[in-house]
Amino acid sequence: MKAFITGITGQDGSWLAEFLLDKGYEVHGLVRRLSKPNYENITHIKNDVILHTGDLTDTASLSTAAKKVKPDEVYNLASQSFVGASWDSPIATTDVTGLGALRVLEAFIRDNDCKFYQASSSEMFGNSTGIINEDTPLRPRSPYGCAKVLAHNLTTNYRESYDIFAVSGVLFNHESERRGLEFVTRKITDAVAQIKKGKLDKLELGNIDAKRDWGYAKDYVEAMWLMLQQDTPEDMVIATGKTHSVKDFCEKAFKRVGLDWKEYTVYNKDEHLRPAELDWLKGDSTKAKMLLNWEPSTNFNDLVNLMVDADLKRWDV
Ligand code: F7E
Repeated sequence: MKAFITGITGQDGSWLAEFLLDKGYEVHGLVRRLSKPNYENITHIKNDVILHTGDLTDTASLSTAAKKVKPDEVYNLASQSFVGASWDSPIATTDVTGLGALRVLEAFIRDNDCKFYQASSSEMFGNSTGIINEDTPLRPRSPYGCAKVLAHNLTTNYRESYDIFAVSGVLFNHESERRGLEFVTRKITDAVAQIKKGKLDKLELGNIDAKRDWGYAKDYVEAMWLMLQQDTPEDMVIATGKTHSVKDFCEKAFKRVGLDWKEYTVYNKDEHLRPAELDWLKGDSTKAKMLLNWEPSTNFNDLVNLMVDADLKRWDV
């Protein structure tokens, strides 16, 4: 089996590539040409995967890769994924995160016998007050969320129009030691490690009352693969069903190294508050449990601890 992953150098792409290599897949990935390549997450598997230079904004590069590889499965994980930055660059975000999925569908899927996975997001639901499942209305509150809705709807539309196997996995926040430093969990664990090692004095945060359903990314890539192994294409919510605040995460992370978070954390409203925020998110992945027999294996405590431990090791120089 051959798989093609957009976003292979990102957190999810690297975990998925590893997972598929273990299953015996030939793994291909799309990488952008950067003056300083960002291979940190895939250094250990770089010789085992086949990389193709291209961009989700460049249809020609996608068509070339599609013709060359002829994959059995395509996982569209690439995006401008930082919600906060989507207000600064709404058009670029829509181009990559929204239209990018359409370009992948056109280049790889429409006329081919190839399964397609679209990385949809809990950001599509907006400010929900109840537990979210596949039937919850989409009311995005960020340009990023709007772009994800576009990609999500196009995936459904192509499935219904062209009778193809195309699904969206609606993933709630998922983190790991490979998470980018701009996301709040990794920002916290990296700062905790630096503070513990005497390399940093303070951690600056925005809305610490925001609540998220945080799972472990390594668990979530298995759900992506399982969704493509079903007989019929079905969209599914992937979440833990538990919610915690940024404050909870912070408290636990500092506790891991024996420090009190209140002594080291400062509030920076100007830098980190978003024009529209999601206060509370909790997902219901009963459908994934029933159809895929999928359940998260890592709880909130273990997630915080493993991320702090990995950052302590990184700063152990
Ligand atoms: O923010 C609050 C912030 O940037 C989480 C992406 O993977 O998950 C992720 O999106 C919360 C927000 O993730 C800081 O305001 C407070 O309420 O880690 P985040 P996100 O926006 O939930 C979804 C499912 C995706 O699809 C996205 O691609 O934390 N917060 N203080 C902060 N957030 C950041 N980044 N930095 C702070 O200093």
